[in-house]
Amino acid sequence: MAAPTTSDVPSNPVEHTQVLLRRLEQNGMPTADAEEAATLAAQLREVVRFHDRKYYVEDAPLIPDSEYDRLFHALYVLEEAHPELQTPESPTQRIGGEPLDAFEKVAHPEPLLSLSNAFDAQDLRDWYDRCRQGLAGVLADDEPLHLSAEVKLDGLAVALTYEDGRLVVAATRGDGQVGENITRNARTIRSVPLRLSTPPDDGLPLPERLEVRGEVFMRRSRFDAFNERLRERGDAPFANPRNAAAGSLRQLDPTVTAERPLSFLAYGVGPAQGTVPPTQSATLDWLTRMGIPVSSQRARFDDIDAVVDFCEAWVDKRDTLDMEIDGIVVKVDRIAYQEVLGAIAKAPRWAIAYKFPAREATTTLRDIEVNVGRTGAIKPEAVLEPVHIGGVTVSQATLHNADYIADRDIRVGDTVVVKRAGDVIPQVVRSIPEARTGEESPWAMPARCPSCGSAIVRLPDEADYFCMASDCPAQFIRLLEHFAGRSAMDIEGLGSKLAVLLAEEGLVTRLSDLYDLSKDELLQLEGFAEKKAQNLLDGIEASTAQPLHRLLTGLGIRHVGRDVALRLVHAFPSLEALAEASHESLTAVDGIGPVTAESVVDWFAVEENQSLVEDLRSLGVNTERQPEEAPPEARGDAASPIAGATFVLTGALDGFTRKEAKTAIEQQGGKVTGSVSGNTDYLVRGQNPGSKLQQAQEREVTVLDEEAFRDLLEQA
Ligand code: JCF
Repeated sequence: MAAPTTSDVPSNPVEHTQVLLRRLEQNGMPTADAEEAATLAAQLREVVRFHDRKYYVEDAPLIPDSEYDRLFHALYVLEEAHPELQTPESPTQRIGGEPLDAFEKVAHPEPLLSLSNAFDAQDLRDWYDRCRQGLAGVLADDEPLHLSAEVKLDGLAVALTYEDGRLVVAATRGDGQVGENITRNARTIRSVPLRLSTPPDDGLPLPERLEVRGEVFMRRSRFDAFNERLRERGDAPFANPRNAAAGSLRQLDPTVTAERPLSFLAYGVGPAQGTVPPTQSATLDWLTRMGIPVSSQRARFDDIDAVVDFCEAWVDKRDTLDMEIDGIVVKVDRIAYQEVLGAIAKAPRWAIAYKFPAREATTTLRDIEVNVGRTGAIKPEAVLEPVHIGGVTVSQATLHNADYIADRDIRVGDTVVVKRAGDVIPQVVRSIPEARTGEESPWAMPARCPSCGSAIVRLPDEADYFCMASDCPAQFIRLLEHFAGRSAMDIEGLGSKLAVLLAEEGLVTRLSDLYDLSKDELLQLEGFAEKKAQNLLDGIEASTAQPLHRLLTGLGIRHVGRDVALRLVHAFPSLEALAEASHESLTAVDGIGPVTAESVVDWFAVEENQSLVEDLRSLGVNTERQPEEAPPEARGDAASPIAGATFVLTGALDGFTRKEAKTAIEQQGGKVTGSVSGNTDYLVRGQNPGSKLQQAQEREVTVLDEEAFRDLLEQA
């Protein structure tokens, strides 16, 4: 196949986008005419690729996501109708294939080296001097040695091999010599181009073969949202973005990887067949021109002083990026000089990693206070002598729970080690007993709630102590915060500070009071003027129309997060109907187990909660299921129990291959994933089921044998 040329790129993609969008608007896209379909598909692919590049490589999108989605969807529909038009590099073809049993090994043609470390300015200068000495034969003393520096991403190194501009293999670093073939997973990462192209006037043609090296990672914002989703569906969150990226990349089922918000940025090239630029900085520019994203946090320098400044400036700026970085990579810019310098053992002599100082510090633990959470859980918190850690001042840190403190013998007055990772809450890691003076005192959980004074109890099998009072002011403040929060009623402007103010001033003592607030009342609050008061009232008013599952989430019923709320709303058309639901009818809902059912029944049994529901309704808050929340049958769609459901297959079926079973499910609008999670609706078990069966049983997932599966397919 010929190398892709740039001649089929529309001469003005921006205009072309508008033409296509208008066409979509007027006559919908798909066409029965095969020739017309082929032309359209090619045009859509180019336009989608163009916008991918604007978004992922240049970080400068030109059209709103909704317009992009329409183009993408049109391409998808067109290719579905004309499968002969699909190409492996089409933007629609990122996800596919069966789960693997294991990854294949790939030997790297040239090893992927690691980097030696520099921990301070002196280490950097020493490295620079060694480079100059090593280059004494080719670089005169008065000639500058150009350096390049870039942020060092804390992700996983991968090597992407392109042949004639098409991605053919993606491999992990492994031990540097041999990695794992993760091609199908890498293809699901939107910032990994499936096809390369250069501008028509580029001095360098696409190489016949090129290995691109870079890091796969998860942006911090995406990581937070992803972890939140995991928590909501009852799965364990990842400790940090790096673990999340590693766990996501090493999935045997590429459909799982596809759901993970991974990103890729290149930092260099490996072996190439074809011409490559003469310097590191020109190489990164060239990668960008081919459509490969590289970090924009990089620069070229004439001397080591400027590099030291660059490195030190980043120590305090590292948290301003939406990604974890753990240092700065400094390289001799000219490739010819790199070749002269060569490598030792596992690291090149021509590069070094300046590592940021650890985000740990020691300080004095002044006191231990306790915080009351929404559920009444009492959490100890460290009050610290303020200390500077990785660019921010820390004066509070979590101590998790009473056992954590006791197990580590952490005492008030101790010198303690405090650690901060990314924008995660700082935590006290350990105490340093050697530094004790004898003035320190062991700590015990108080007997009474600091907010309401009622007794604190420890429940069996819980790490936390609880305040059991139903009218505890601190619990209510947390509930109010949660109710107004992003996953619930999403009331703009009502954050934790205002929640405290509204509760403490007595303006809001039950959730329904929010909908009774007057502007006069708000104007009496500190910091409130006309505009702010009106904005808040508008936000509150707007929240009355929120979908029912958001209200349900906001009520803070134990075990009812967003995912459970959605399931409940699917089954019950109003809050009133849910209030009447029996334990039995609740457990009959897919994904609702006895513990959740009991919690729901208990909550609605409390008289105060009943009157709260009544008051919310009479104050105009929506308590009815809205059309878009309705299950498919209520929307007038064919009543398919499969549509929208997530399946996991285990063991061998008699009448289907795995692929046939998967296709059958997908044709009915269901989804097949590789592992059992809180999102799994059905497990289909064949002969010799694996561990997934037990996982499904533990999670109370509906298990279907082959016959039941057949019945379900027939019903649909
Ligand atoms: O961002 C990184 N983690 C990174 C790793 C950047 C680089 O320029 C690297 C690297 C590992 C090896 N360069 C080499 C040679």
